[in-house]
Amino acid sequence: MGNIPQALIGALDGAEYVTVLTGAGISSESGVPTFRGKDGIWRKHNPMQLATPEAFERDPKLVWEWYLYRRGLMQGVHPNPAHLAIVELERRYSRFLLITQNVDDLHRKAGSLELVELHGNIFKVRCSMCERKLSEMPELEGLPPRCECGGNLRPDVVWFGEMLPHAALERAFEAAAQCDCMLVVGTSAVVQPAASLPLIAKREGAFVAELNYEPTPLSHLVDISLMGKAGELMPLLLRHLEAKGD
Ligand code: BJW
Ligand code: ZN
Repeated sequence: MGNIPQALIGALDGAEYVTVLTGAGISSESGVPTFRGKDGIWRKHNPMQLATPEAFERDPKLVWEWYLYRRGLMQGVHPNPAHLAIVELERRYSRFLLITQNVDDLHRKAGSLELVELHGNIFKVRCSMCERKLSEMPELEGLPPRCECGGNLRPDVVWFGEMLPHAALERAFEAAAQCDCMLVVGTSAVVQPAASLPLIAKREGAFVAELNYEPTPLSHLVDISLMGKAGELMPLLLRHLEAKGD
C-alpha cells in the first residue's frame, strides 16, 4: 500500500468523533471545475459579477444563465472514489460529520448521511424577497424565475458578503470544536468562515490532516499535510484503516 503516515492512521483509529471538511477539489476528479488554481472558474469569470447579491440585483438574468449552465454541468457528473471513501469512513464512527463547501450535491449522491452544506446547494432555489425555499426549479417562463410573492427566485447558494445558513454553520463550528480528528480535503482554505474550522479543531486539540493537490495557507498549521489526488489518497487511507482494524 502507498504512503499514508502512521500518525494519521493512528489518530483516525483512536478517534471517536471524526469530521471531514471538503472543498471543490474533491469533485474535480468527477469533472466539476474548481474555483481557484490553473483551470479555476474565477480565472475566467469575475466573482463580483456573478456570485454576489449586488450582481444578482444588477443583472439577475446573467447570473441565472451562469447558474443554469453550471447546474447542467453538475447534473451529469458522478461521485468519485474520494466521495465514496467518505461514505465508508462515516460507517466506522458513531459520531461523524461531513462539512462541505460544495454546492454540487455529490456527497449526497454518494450516500453521505451526516452532512452540512455550508454554501447551499445549486439544485435548490429560494426567493430573494420572502425566503420561500423550493427543492426544484419551477417551470421556466423566462429569467429570472418569479416567486408567488412577485420576488425574484435565486439559486440557494451563499454568495460573497452573505451570511452562511445559521443552523449549518452552528453545527459545523460545534463539530470542529468537539471532534478528535478532522480531515480537510480539496479546499484552498481561503474563504471564510469555512477556512477557520480546521483552526478551531486544532486549537481544541483535534488531530487535523489536510489532503490536497498543492500547499494551502493551512499546510503549515495542521498536523499532517498530504499532497496528492483526493480520489487516490482517500481510498488508500480507508484501506490502511481497515487493515489496522483486522
Ligand atoms: C485537489 C484536487 C484533487 C484540486 N485532489 N485536491 C477579507 C478577509 C477575510 C474574509 C473576507 C475578506 N473580505 C471578504 C471576506 C469574507 C468572504 C471571504 O472569505 N473572502 C475571501 C475570498 C477573502 N466570505 C464571505 O463573504 C462569506 N460570508 C461571510 O463571511 O459572511 C459574513 C460577512 C459578510 C460580509 C462581509 C464580511 C463577512 C460567504 C462565502 C461564500 C462563498 N461562495 C462560493 C460560491 C458558492 C456558490 C457557487 O458555487 O457559485 O463558494 S465562492 C467559492 O469558494 C465557493 C466555494 O465553496 C468556496 C471555497 O472554495 P474551495 O472549495 O476551497 O475551492 P478552490 O477552488 O478555492 O480550491 C480547490 C482546492 O482543491 C485547491 O486547493 C486545489 O489544490 C485542490 N484540488 N483538485 C485534491 N483532485
Ligand atoms: Zn417570495
